[in-house]
Amino acid sequence: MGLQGTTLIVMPAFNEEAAVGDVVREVLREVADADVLVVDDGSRDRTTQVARAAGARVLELPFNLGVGGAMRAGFKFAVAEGYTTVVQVDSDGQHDPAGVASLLAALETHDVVIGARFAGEGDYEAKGPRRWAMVVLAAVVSRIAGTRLTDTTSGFRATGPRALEIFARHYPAEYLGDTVESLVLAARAGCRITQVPVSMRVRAGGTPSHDPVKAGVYLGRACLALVLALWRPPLALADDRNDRP
Ligand SMILES: Nc1nc2c(ncn2[C@@H]2O[C@H](COP(=O)(O)OP(=O)(O)O)[C@@H](O)[C@H]2O)c(=O)[nH]1
Ligand SMILES: [Mg+2]
Repeated sequence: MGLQGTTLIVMPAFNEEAAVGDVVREVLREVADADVLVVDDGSRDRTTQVARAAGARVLELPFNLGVGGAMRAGFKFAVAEGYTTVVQVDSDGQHDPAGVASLLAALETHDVVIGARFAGEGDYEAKGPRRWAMVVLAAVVSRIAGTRLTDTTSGFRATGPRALEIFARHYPAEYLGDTVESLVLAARAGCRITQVPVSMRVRAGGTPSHDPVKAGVYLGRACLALVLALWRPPLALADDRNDRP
């Protein structure tokens, strides 16, 4: 396959020493030919050392930027090192690396591929406000993207060369921007977006960064992120190369 050998798996990580080692090893085993970059986002534990020992390259951020900022650093790293494809995989083991192959296959005809939970695979479920937010966001982003997307907040995604260009410079760093707003950004720049079904697993260790109380605030913030995304002028694909320092 044309895309192999140039693929970088980027794993955002914050205090994931308990899980990241096994996840890196599993990804390297499952996705032959890909390199793994763990972006250690100011962890206070041994995430960096554990990830390195497992065979990952590691980018250590001096302080916590959040998932979006860490991913932008990962995209920049990928471009600088000549990778043409990036796949984002969580460091906690929730994303099954077996799904990476179908994400990469769909990249042959698309610029961004989302690994969608609830799309038939596995039995992952969200409830209450979090679920409603996902449904509303999916409907709005589907309209913008011109295709039916059911899981806009999934962090399991693949990015091809066209979208990589954009994400390396403009990947949203604000809360939730890395999920919903990045799709709006890509869609409005003319990227073709699609989804493939994936199953979700339970965390392999450590603690999730979200708590149930925060879930109630999720809907409002996500919708605000969407409004802000729509407010911004669309990005041109080719001509905006020098518009930011
Ligand atoms: N770079 C970075 N990664 C984070 C941060 N918070 C969580 N993550 C990572 O993002 C992924 C998903 O986080 P998680 O807490 O499991 O969220 P959930 O799966 O949506 O409940 C994991 O790989 C985390 O290590 C952060 O502040 N910065
Ligand atoms: Mg998780």
